[in-house]
Amino acid sequence: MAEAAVAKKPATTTGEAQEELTDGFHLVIDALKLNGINTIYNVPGIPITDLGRMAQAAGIRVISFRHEQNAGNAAAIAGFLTRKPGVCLTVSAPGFLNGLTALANATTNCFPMILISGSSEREVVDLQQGDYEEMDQLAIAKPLCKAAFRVLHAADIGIGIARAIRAAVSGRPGGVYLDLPAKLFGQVMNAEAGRKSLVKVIDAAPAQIPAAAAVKRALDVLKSAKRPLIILGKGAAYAQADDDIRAFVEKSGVPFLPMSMAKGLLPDTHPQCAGAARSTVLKDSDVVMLIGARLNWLLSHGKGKNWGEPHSKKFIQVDIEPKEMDSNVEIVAPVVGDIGSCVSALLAAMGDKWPAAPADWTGAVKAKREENITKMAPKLMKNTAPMDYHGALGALRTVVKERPDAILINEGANTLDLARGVIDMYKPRKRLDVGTWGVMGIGMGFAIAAAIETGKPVLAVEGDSAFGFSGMEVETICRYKLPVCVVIFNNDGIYRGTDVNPAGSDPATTVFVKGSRYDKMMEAFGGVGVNATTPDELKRAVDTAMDSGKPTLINAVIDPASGSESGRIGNLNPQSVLRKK
Ligand SMILES: Cc1ncc(C[n+]2csc(CCOP(=O)(O)OP(=O)(O)O)c2C)c(N)n1
Ligand SMILES: [Mg+2]
Repeated sequence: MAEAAVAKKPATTTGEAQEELTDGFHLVIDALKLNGINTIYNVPGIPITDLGRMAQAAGIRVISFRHEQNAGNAAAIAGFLTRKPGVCLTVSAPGFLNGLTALANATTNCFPMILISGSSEREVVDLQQGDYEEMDQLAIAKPLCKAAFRVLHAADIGIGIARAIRAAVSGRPGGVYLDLPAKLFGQVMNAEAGRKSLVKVIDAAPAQIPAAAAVKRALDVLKSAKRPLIILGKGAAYAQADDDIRAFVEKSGVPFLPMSMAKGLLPDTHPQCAGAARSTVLKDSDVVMLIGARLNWLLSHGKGKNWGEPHSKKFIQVDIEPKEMDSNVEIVAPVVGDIGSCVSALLAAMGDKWPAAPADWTGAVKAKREENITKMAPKLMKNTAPMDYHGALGALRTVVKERPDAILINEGANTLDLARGVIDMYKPRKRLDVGTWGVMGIGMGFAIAAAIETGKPVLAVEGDSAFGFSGMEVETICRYKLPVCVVIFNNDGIYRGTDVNPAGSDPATTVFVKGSRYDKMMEAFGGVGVNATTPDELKRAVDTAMDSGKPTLINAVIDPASGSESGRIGNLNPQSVLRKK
């Protein structure tokens, strides 16, 4: 158990033994340390400034950000990478709300995270008498996260933190809110009683073993397939069951399609990878096995023309959440359990005589994939100025190939969709991106946490708009001297930099200042800034940054005309029937 910090209370009357005391501040820190939480992502202020200071003094790494949303995103992705809840610490009302976006996003993406916010006086808040930063934070957080708790007494801190940890990581992981009122921190109690009140969470995410009958049913369906497909989602990446997942996919011989954050679970260059034949496999498959992937909008809900409707596909789904089954289409073989336990059970039940996947199908997928890769190749070699997306991404693809351990962060529209297709990943959990919501603003928070949690070099490939949502954190990157290289695909705007406002003098809604030099922002904080106008220059600059580990920002000048509206999802835009084209 961690050594609880204590204070000696002076004797009140002569001869009385000194009582060892602790307080709310120390109990929170001791409870976190006892549970192996060694990093806090933080923005200081009343009432948690001293908590951050004291946590740092007690050996917890406290990383202070410029905005809570970025600290929250950092905590969320730390949770994804480590399977321990990432902790974000904020002040009350506005700080809490800033962190809440990240908490909701973490919950949607099934990342385990705890948002700890200080809050104002309960009595004043509940009577709505206008306290400093008054807000009923617990009530507001509840619908946006997996669980929400408030601790009113120092003696309950241990239990409160234990509940938060369990809620975040057990079952389907998600975001948890923990409300700590200002008064709690100064509450004093006997140190020994305080120590005893702490809880070390045992087996925080217990294995959930699938039923043998469910495993057999799934394998029977898979075996009956003529054109089987396996789809790996980020739940499979989270599971850290990398060897078993690879063994299962390889033993099955079935083509696999990785969702974007599952890329690298098996290398994108693996002979069974169907990433470059995505539309073919979705359309033509007859049995689809989902492993830690949901049939949400990212997979067109499992129906419609992308799936070759009318079809009679059969779906097998492996997921920890029973309610996920039949959420969009019928699941003929649900396998409910944690991904690690499920995949190892599937692997064991396959036995030694598992038949090879039908050769006409695997051959057809391979042919399509090679055709598409060949079509793409010349686009990736264009060395022009200004660059187009493919030319710039061709350079970055080589950088990642040469550094498979580096972590790639990616957000934007064209910058995201094209990078996802072009940049091959080779190892698990190396690609972190906008996830289920397609949210902008994860960039610098994810980059910082990825560097802190893994110690590996980080390459953040950012649209110029996407970067703007968290751009101030380049100061944080410089302050902590993190090995982060940010590449901004600067096309002067959102989707394209060429829009014109037909009605007046204001700029069009999607364009930014032309010819901006984002590299100068990095120089302002002592980092390295580079302006790159060709793929060769870009490659050289990224190589230098990745080798040196110095905080670097490269302004990659992209032709403003080369993107398309909303990247690959322009079809989701509603259309006005009245608007004249
Ligand atoms: C929080 C949030 N706000 C707004 C959006 C809408 N949106 C989607 S992509 C995008 C920016 C795209 O521009 P950029 O990052 O420059 O990428 P590009 O297509 O130009 O390469 C925006 C604002 C969003 N996804 N998330
Ligand atoms: Mg842009």
